[in-house]
Amino acid sequence: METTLLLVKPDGVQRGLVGEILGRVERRGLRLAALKLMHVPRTLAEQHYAIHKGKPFYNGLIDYIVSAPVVAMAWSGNKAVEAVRQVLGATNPTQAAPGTVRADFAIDIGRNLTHGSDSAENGAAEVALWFAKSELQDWKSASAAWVFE
Ligand code: IDP
Ligand code: MG
Repeated sequence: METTLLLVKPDGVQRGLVGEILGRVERRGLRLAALKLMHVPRTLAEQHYAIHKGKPFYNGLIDYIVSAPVVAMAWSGNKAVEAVRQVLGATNPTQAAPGTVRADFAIDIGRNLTHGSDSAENGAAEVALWFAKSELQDWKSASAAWVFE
């Protein structure tokens, strides 16, 4: 069982794509464990993207993430990390597979609408960074047995 962090970035919220993106993951069968709309403090953005510090796009990336509210979600289930990243598509929208969120709704890499954790280890760490324990709901989905074998 994995938990992964999914962010609808400021462009996704501004463009009214929260329901579209959330719905695609929800319909896949993963379990929603936490959800909030928030303005990202710069310190959190810097912690979240620490691995990219020093890269040419880093400052622009931080400015983008803190520029307007984001929707942060935690999703749980078998292969949650892989399943969410598959729904989102490749980082660069024009290289993402058709039918993915980034291919269907985005063009520029710096406005690619979403974030999804890239490993089970990072999923756990990012969910712990973005959510307090009290914000995570441990509930059993009635449909789980019809999604997971
Ligand atoms: P990911 O979001 O698919 O995991 P990463 O390589 O971890 O992709 O990059 C984090 C985020 O940084 C991307 O989602 C994108 O918003 C931004 N980013 C990555 N590379 C570039 C770039 O070359 N120009 C502008 N923004 C970039
Ligand atoms: Mg990444």
